[in-house]
Amino acid sequence: MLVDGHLGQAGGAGSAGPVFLVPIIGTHARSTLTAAVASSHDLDHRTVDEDRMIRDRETLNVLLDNIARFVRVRLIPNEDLVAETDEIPPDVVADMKAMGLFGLTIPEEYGGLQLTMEEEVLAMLELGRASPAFRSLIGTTVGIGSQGIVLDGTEQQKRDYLSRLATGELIASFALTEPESGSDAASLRTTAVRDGDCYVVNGTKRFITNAPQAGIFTLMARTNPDDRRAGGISAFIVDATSAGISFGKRDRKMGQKGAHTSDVIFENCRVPAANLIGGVEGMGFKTAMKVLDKGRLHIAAICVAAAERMLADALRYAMERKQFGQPIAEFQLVQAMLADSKAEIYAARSMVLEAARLRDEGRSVATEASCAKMFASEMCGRVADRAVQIHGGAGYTSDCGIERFYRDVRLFRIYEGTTQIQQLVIARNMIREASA
Ligand code: COS
Repeated sequence: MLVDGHLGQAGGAGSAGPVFLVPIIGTHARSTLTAAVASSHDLDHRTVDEDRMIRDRETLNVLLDNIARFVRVRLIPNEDLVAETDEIPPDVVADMKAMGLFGLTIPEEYGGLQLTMEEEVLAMLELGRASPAFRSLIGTTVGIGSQGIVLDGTEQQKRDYLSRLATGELIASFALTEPESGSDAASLRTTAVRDGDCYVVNGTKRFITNAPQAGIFTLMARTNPDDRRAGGISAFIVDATSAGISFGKRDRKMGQKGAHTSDVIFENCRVPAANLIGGVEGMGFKTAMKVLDKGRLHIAAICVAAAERMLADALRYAMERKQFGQPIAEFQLVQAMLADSKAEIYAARSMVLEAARLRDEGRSVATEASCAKMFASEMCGRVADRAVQIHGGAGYTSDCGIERFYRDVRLFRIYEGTTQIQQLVIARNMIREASA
């Protein structure tokens, strides 16, 4: 089953009937989705351009409507519970899997939806309206945990892993950061030493999102001890159940309860040489950077969505809350906060969509992805601050979800590259281009 009957009513008012009681995953995910839309409108089944995924607007809208409804009906009502228990209820996770959310970016031949970057951004603009913890659970599988295999993996590696990632059977996690290597990712110390048909991995990875749930890690480790920078790094797919892997305690974080991070410790962990991503040593850093370019657009979209949610909540509060005999939304100083937030969200939304389209055109978007991630995450922080301010005393209490969002979104300016790293990437690329 997908989700409850209510959720199955895709298409909203005027829809011809339930069209989404089929999972949007499986070997023929794209045609299933298209057929569902076509039948809902009593149309003949249309064929969708195979190379461009669900580029017809109507089919895409059904997917987006379905995610929006899932957010409204299943995720937002569970936000408080997740924050209290630090766990996403298993039935919600099961629904996410059944909906195909773990397979959004996995190629269709492996059972995913193979969304383009623009489509992924649009999907995240819906999903990101709920507490970030929900997105975080699927985010590493849809994003940084799987994309190393999608972008640079061998055919065999894709066959071995992608189908199980698309269904959510395996959660993928991205293991780059270490105790002594964060922003300076190329200085990582974890080693992978070739021994027969295996690599022996030793080292510690830190703050690894979804480590406790992971089925596989995309691991960056140094295969060439003589090259202390990027060229000495290789990427591996590591089965999380491998002997020699242990986990630290879950990190106690400022926010994002329900999203779990921990250390992952590798002690003489043997990884088959066949799991070297792309089958070539020394390419792991570039794989990680390409994955992060994509991940930064994904996070930028999530920032926009979270900001839209907070602004909607703040606007509703401002229109209800009365002081001096009138709704506080009538006061110009409150209006200034609403208007600034609206304009900044609009700017960030435009940036992330534009950058996503450029990537879909095959352009290198390292600069644009960093611009979008930097602006959108900083914008999100400003909107969170104003949303608390508009809520006044109520905004500071834990009963009001805005305080939780304020803490949750703080992470956006840190992970997948801090604001300062985005500045560095942008400026370095500017200088490089100007010198070329
Ligand atoms: N796509 C493809 N290749 C890239 C790339 C990209 N976006 N960015 C860099 N590379 C390549 C470079 O072209 C270079 O290749 P050559 O040696 O063949 O020229 C190589 O990777 C090394 O790049 P560079 O010299 O720029 O690496 P630096 O160590 O100087 O710095 C930064 C790279 C700081 C940008 C990188 O370490 C970074 O992004 N750090 C933040 C890490 C991060 O986001 N962590 C969060 C973890 S996930 S929550």
